[in-house]
Amino acid sequence: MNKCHGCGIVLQDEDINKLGFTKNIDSELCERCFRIKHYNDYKRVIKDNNYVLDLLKRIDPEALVVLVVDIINISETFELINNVIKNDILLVFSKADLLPSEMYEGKIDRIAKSLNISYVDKLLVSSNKNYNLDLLMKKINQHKKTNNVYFVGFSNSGKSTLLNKIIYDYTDLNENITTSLLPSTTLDLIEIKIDDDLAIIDTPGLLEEGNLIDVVDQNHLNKIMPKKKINPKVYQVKGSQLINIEDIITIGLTDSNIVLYISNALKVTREYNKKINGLEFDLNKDEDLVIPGLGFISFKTKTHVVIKTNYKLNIFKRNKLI
Ligand SMILES: Nc1nc2c(ncn2[C@@H]2O[C@H](COP(=O)(O)OP(=O)(O)OP(=O)(O)O)[C@@H](O)[C@H]2O)c(=O)[nH]1
Ligand SMILES: [Mg+2]
Repeated sequence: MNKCHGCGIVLQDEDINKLGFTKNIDSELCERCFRIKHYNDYKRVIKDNNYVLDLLKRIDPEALVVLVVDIINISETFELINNVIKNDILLVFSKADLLPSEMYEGKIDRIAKSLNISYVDKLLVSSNKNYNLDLLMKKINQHKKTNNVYFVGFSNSGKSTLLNKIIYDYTDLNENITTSLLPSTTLDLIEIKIDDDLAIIDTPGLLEEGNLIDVVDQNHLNKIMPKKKINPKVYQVKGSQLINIEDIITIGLTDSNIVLYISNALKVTREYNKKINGLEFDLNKDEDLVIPGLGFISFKTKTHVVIKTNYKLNIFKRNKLI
C-alpha cells in the first residue's frame, strides 16, 4: 500500500472523486498534492475532528508530543487536545515572524501559562525566518523518551512547514510534505526519519469550531492568512463609528482607541456617525477580543464593542497578548 508523500493518504487509482487518487499508483504524490505543489490549485477537504482524534489516540503514551500553536491564532481552548493527549508536551509557538516587534520572548511565558496545558518546555519559532530551529531540535532531543516524536496541533498552525524545515536543515532526505493555506492539508500520519534515534511524525490538524479559515472562500483565505510581519493598525474613534474589515466583519465603537492585529492584505474602511446591532462585548484595557482565523483587537481603554458578521464565528475575550 503506497502512501502519498505529501499528505500521508493511501494512494488509489480507482476513484477520481475519493482521497488519494492518482493516475499512476507508483507516483509519490496524490493528484491533490501534485496540484497544490505545482499549480497552487487547492482542493478543500474537511476531515472531521473525530477522524483526527482517532489518529491521535493511537500515539504511544511515552512519546514526546510537540504541540504547535500559531501565535497569531491561539485557540480559546485546548480541551480537545488535552482530552486525548496525556503525553509529555513540548509547547511550540509558531510563526514568530508575524509578530509585531513589541512582542518579545518574555511574554511567551505568560501566554503559555494562561493556556491550561501542562508542558515540559516551551519555545517560540519561525519556519519562515529559521528562528529557533536549532533550539527546537535541542529541546526535542532533550525531552524525548522514545525515538518517535509527534507534531500535533490545530489545522494551519504550521506543523508540516516546520517539519519540512527540519528535513531540509537536518537531513539529506528529499522529502517535502504538502503545506497550504487551506485547513486539513495533511490527511494522515507522515513519518520522517531524521536520524537513527529520531523519527518525527506529522499529524493532520484539528479543526477549531467557529474559525474563519473553515468558512471563507479561497480568495478571502489568501488575504486573512498573514504572510508578512503584521503592522498593527491603530484607530482613534470619535463619536460612533464602524470599522469594516473587507466584507468579513464590521466593528461598531464609540469614543475609543483600538489596535487591530490582522493581515496587512486586508482592506479596512471606516464609516462615521453610524451604529450597528450585533454581538456585544465589554472589554478592559488588559483584554483582547479574538476573532479566530482573522486576528485580534486590543483596547487602550475600557470599551464597548458591537460586532456584525455573516459568518458563524466563535469570538472570545482573553488576556492581552501584546
Ligand atoms: N508567516 C509564516 N507562515 C507560516 C509559518 N509556518 C507555516 N506558515 C503558513 O501557515 C499555513 C499552514 O501551514 P501548514 O504547514 O500547511 O500547516 P499545518 O499545521 O501542517 O496544517 P494541517 O496539515 O492542515 O494540519 C501555510 O500557508 C504556511 O505557509 C511561519 O513560520 N511563518
Ligand atoms: Mg500539515
